[in-house]
Parts: sequence; C-alpha cells; structure tokens
Amino acid sequence: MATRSGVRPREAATHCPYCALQCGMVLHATTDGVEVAARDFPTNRGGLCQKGWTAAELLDHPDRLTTPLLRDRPGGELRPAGWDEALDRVATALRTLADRHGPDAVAVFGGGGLTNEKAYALGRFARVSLRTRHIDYNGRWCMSSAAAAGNRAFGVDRGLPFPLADLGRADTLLLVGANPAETMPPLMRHLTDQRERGGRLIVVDPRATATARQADLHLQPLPGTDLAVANALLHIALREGYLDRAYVAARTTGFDEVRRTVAGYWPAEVERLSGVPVADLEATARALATVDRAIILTARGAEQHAKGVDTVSAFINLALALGLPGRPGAGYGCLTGQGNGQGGREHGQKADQLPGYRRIDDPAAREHVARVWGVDPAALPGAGVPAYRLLDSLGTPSGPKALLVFGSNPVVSAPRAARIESRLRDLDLLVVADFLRSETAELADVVLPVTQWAEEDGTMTNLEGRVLRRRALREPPAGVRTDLEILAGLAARLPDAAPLPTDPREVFEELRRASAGGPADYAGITWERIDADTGVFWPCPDEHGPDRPRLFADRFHTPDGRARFHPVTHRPAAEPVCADYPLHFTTGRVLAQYQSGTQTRRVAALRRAAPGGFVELHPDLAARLGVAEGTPVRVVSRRGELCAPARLSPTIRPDTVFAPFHWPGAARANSVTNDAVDPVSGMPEFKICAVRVERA
Ligand SMILES: Nc1nc2c(c(=O)[nH]1)N[C@H]1C(S)=C(S)[C@@H](COP(=O)(O)OP(=O)(O)OC[C@H]3O[C@@H](n4cnc5c(=O)[nH]c(N)nc54)[C@H](O)[C@@H]3O)O[C@H]1N2
Ligand SMILES: Nc1nc2c(c(=O)[nH]1)N[C@H]1C(S)=C(S)[C@@H](COP(=O)(O)OP(=O)(O)OC[C@H]3O[C@@H](n4cnc5c(=O)[nH]c(N)nc54)[C@H](O)[C@@H]3O)O[C@H]1N2
Ligand code: SF4
Ligand SMILES: [Mo]
Repeated sequence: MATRSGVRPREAATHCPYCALQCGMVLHATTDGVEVAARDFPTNRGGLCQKGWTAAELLDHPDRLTTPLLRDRPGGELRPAGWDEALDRVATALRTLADRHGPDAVAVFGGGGLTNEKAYALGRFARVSLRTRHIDYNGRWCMSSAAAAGNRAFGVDRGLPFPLADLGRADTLLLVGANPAETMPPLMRHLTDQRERGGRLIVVDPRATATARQADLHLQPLPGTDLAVANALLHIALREGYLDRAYVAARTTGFDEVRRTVAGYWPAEVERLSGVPVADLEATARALATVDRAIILTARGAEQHAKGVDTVSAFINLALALGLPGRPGAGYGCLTGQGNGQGGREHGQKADQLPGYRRIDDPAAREHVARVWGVDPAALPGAGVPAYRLLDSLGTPSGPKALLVFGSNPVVSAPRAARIESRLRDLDLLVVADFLRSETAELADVVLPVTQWAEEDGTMTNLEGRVLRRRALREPPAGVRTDLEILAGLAARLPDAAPLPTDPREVFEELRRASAGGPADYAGITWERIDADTGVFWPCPDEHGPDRPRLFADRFHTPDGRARFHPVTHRPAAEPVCADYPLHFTTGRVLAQYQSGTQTRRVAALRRAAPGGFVELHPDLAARLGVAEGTPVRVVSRRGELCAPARLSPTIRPDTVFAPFHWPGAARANSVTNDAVDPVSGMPEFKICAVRVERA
C-alpha cells in the first residue's frame, strides 16, 4: 500500500465505498478527520448521494474494530486478542477440521463489495490454500439471475454493455424493477437529460416509487408477473409488425420457438394476471419499437424471483426481436448493485468459477489458472454449491463445519434468515473479517478487524464494466490489517500453502495473467492506464490495444457470434397467496440505508433520515386491518414474522405490502422471506412471498 511505504497523501481521488455507481470523490485529510468532496466522473457527473457524503464518518467511528476478538467457549463473550493468537486459533481449527472431515469441511463466503484483488485472492485462497470447493458469495443474492440470462443469450455477462451516459440519449428507456432515485440517485441526472431531450421513461414497479413518479408511464404489475408482461410486449410487437427481421435473421438464433411461445400471451389475459392495462402494454411496445434508440434495463425487482433468469430472458428476447443489442445508443442491460458487484462476479469467488469469468469445470480454464497459481490442475477442486444451499448446509452432518466470511452480513441479508442464523450457530468455527461488529460478527468465534476503503489501494469494476482505482488516503489505525494480509497470514499457517501476495498491485498483476484469454479479460489493463483515463472497460486483452466501452456492435460472444433467444413461460411465485396468507410481500431499499445496514445504521445523519424498519401498505388495506399511520404491525409468513410501524401509501397495490431489509431484530424483513431459489442461478425469491398482516 502506498501509505505503508511512507507516502501520506493529503488528498486522494477515489470512489465511494458503497454502490455500483462508484461515484467519483476526493478525500481530504484534515485535522478533524477525513472530508469528502464530490468529483466529476462520467457516472455521477459531480453528484453524490447522502450515503456517499457521509461515508468517511465510519473511519474513526467509536464502534470501529481495531483488535481481533476471540470467543473461548460457546456462549462466552468475545474478548480482545493479538493477531498471532487469533490467526493461530483459526489456522489450527481449519487444519483439524480438514484432517478429520476432508477439505470440504471448510467454506468461504465472500462479497460483491470486495475489490477485484480481494475477490481474486479469496478464490485462490479457497482453491489452493484450503483446497475446498465450498466458496460462494453474496452476489448470488444480487446479480446471479441477470448474469445467467446474459451469459446464455450473449455469451458474456457485463451488466451494462454500453456506457451509462447512453441512457441520457435514449429515446425510450424502460426500467423494470429498478428504483435508482433511491438506489443510485446521481444516475437520475442521466434520466433528467433523457427527458429534457424529449425521451420517454417507462417504469415497471408494483409501487409508485420516487423513480416511477418521474416516469411518463408507470406500469404497476403484481409482483412476480414481469415475465408475462415481457412476453405480452413481444406478442404486441409482433402483431404490430415491429419485428426487426433483418437483425433477427443475421444476428440471432432460436427466434421461431419464442414466436410460438409469445403467441399465447394475449394482452387481455396478461392484464388479468398482472393488472397492467392492455392500453399501457400497447403504449409500451410502441414506445420501444418506433424509436431509434430504445434501452431496456432490469434490476432486482424483476430478478430476485425463483424465475428471475427466465424473466430477464423474456426482456432480452424482446430487445433482440426489436434489434436493440449492439445498435448504437440502444440495447439491454442490468443495473449491477454492489460497489464491485461486476468485478466481484468475475474473478473466482463464485462456486463454479475461476478468474476471468472462466468456468471451473472447463479443462482448458483449469489448466490456464493452475499454471498461474503454480499448482497441478488436478489438485483444483470442482464446483461448489450456490450461496443458499451452502449456508443452509452449514453445521449439518454432510455440510461444512467452518465458515470464513469476508464482506457480507447474512444474519440480516440472507433469505429465511432465522434458519441461516441457526445454521451459523451450529458451526464448529465461524470467522468474520469486518471493520464493524455486524450481526454476523456477533455470532463469530473469531472476528478479524480490517481496513476501510480510504485506507486501501485496489481496483473496482463499476456497473458499466469500467475498471476503476480505489486510492488510499491514510494509514489504517494500529491493530487493523487488510483482507489480503489476513489471507496471507492464514495461508502461511496452513500445510503446503503457497505464499499469497499482500500488495494489491502485485495481486492485480497476477489477476491480469489469470484472466488473460477469459471472457472478462483484464490482461491489457494496468493501474497506470486506469489512472491516465476515466478507467478502462473490459475486455481489454492487449496493453496497447483499445478497451471496449460498447459490446456487440458486430458479434456476440457466443461461439457462432449470434445471440440466442430462449423461449420462456410464466409460472406463479413459489408461494402462492391463500386464505391464511392472503397478501403479497415484497422487499427492497430506502435511500439512506445500505444493504444489511452494518455501516449506514451507524452514521448519524442516515439514522435520522431512516431510523428504522417500516411496513408500507395501502390505506384501504390499512383500514380493513384497523391500522393507522405508525401503528405497529406484524407481517407473518410460514417462516417467521417481522414487526414494524405501518407506513400508509396510496401508491402501493392494495394486495401487496413492502418492507426494506436493512434492519436486524424484530424489523428484519428476511425473517419473513421465502428461501425458494431460481433453478438456474440459485437466486432467492426475495421479492415475493405470501403473508398476512395484523396489528402487533
Ligand atoms: N440506498 C441504497 N442504495 C443501494 C443499495 C442499498 O442497500 N441502499 N444496494 C445496492 C445494491 S447491492 C443493489 S442490488 C441495488 C438494487 O437496486 P434496485 O433494484 O433499484 O433496488 P430494490 O429496492 O431492491 O428493488 C427495486 C424495486 O423493485 C420493486 N419490485 C418489487 N417486486 C417487484 C416485482 O415483482 N417486479 C417489479 N418490476 N418490481 C418489483 C420494488 O418495489 C423496488 O422499488 O441498489 C444498490 N444501491
Ligand atoms: N429481503 C431482501 N434481502 C436482500 C435483498 C433484498 O432486496 N431483499 N437484496 C440482496 C442483495 S442484492 C444484496 S447485494 C445483499 C447484501 O447483503 P450483505 O451481503 O449482508 O451485504 P452488506 O450489508 O453490504 O455487508 C457487507 C459487510 O461487510 C463489511 N465490509 C464492507 N467492506 C468490506 C471489505 O472490504 N472487507 C471486509 N472483510 N468486510 C467488508 C461491512 O461492514 C458489512 O458488515 O442483500 C440481499 N438481501
Ligand atoms: S449513488 Fe452509490 S456510489 Fe454514488 S454516492 Fe451514493 S452510494 Fe455512493
Ligand atoms: Mo445487491
């Protein structure tokens, strides 16, 4: 790290630690701490949201961890310990468990907020130092359905295959299950441009969100019916003669079966199913098909379902039939969520994956990566299992007995969280690396305190596939180590472990070699090149060749260069409503809180803006339940309940209730959610289950 070598900059041009927009910011070291200033960058154009403005408050927060913590016996208290004692304890337990039960007795859980270097090092540590197949990460909760659908249609998964600025020039922009006014506020600047240029914004969301309120047209479907809506849009487009025949013939395969499938999606029937009026479906199809530059974007509202992959495929089918992907200024994309949600899914913390977005079951990929790692390809483990299956197997007779967590707080964020919490309690060893005592850290046997973003160098890949630099401003507090130093310290204590580098730049150089030739090729990306420009877009195989802000202009990344249609059919939510659980429950975010809230719940201004959980419901439903604004209500599902004050809103569907998922304890939304997962991606159905609501 630059700061460790004695250079101590007074200011650092870096990016926000939170979401995938990775807004540009400048950090200044002052006598009272660290000040944040907005920095103009193509994504945020000088804007920051409240979370970004206040991010530095956690650097010197009284809750910050600055010493390892150990629990000496189950049920005992966590007590401060030295690093050698903590790392020895972890390494000894890992060795004992692996000796007794085999290497798969140990599991690793990563996060989409980790830098590329950390994500890469975590995957290598699991496969080489621990030799376990059990590694997965919270991107499974977030990106996996869009990733799977993108891969099967285009042969590659880059959330936005074009720069974000293209949104500002779109004639029609369709946002499906995305609420960027709260989840990426500076992105709205591009949408303001779009509308000032005369473009149309159409939003699909069961709630009239801050984003939907700015739209020209708001489709308000029943949660879980987006797939049917997309098929109806394609049905109408074909009926009206909007098919781009030349494009479909030249650039795609598989259209005929999709044509047959959508023929059955009569708009009137889809209106009955989804509640979206036929006239609105027709207006949407027309708005997409009769302009030059139309863009379709999905986010978690459409994706976090047990049919999320097929739902995204339905919107990709629509985009392909209209000839959008690869046309300048047009296309399909998904809005990646976490700070490094894109890079975090490319470099090997996913159960089935090796660096460079290679598949772990591909012999050539194993050969290539094993060579970079200096090991025998046969020694690399095979594919593990997706996050929910992994967490749900912990501590069971056939499941892992130890878990190392880097960058996630599943006690709050996992579906059916009470069950996952009890699985974590059943482990022989739970290790959490974090800079705060998250709810998951509270259960740990060993807590390892790590650096924060302003104390680290590294790279992040934003929602556009643009690789950026995170730059350190200051030294970490005494007693704190980087994630890379922790992995290296553990590797050194394990048998036959190759040494792991701790300098992020050295790790990046290795990552470049490991990714070379893979779908996400970083071989041509250097830190200097990133510094010299506003980042570098992957794939970039050649240091002296161009990067690729826009994909698909002449070919897709499939073997024959053509995009693939996938026929998909609607199916109901995994848990239908019934007499006992008559309402649909859906979940999401509010502006002032981030994810499981470990960080943002500790920032005073954010706590004031969003002090606690709530349940959003329609006034008619509230009247039926005898509930007024602020009345504590209980939301009960077959799995558990949450308790929080009612918030009345005439803009939500009367058959649907909503709660944000940022809080632990009684208000924990994931006590209620369903653990059904998508059969292809393993993405949980966070966005719909059956509940009843009662006065608490
Ligand atoms: N403030 C804030 N910003 C964040 C985050 C945060 O925690 N807080 N997290 C970041 C991360 S990791 C992510 S993944 C992104 C997520 O960004 P978004 O996807 O924009 O966020 P969500 O609120 O999860 O979901 C979006 C919308 O989906 C709607 N929805 C619910 N069910 C359905 C459905 O069945 N169909 C449709 N069409 N819509 C539905 C919800 O009403 C909600 O308004 O945000 C990122 N930015
Ligand atoms: N009901 C419901 N549940 C959801 C969702 C939903 O829409 N509804 N959304 C899902 C989605 S999209 C996501 S992305 C997940 C996210 O949920 P989580 O996986 O829980 O993510 P975070 O809350 O960001 O947790 C990150 C933790 O790691 C720590 N941390 C941050 N940076 C670092 C680092 O560099 N190193 C280390 N070691 N630790 C770090 C933070 O302090 C924090 O405790 O939640 C999912 N859960
Ligand atoms: S929009 Fe995202 S990246 Fe930008 S300041 Fe807010 S949290 Fe940070
Ligand atoms: Mo996410």
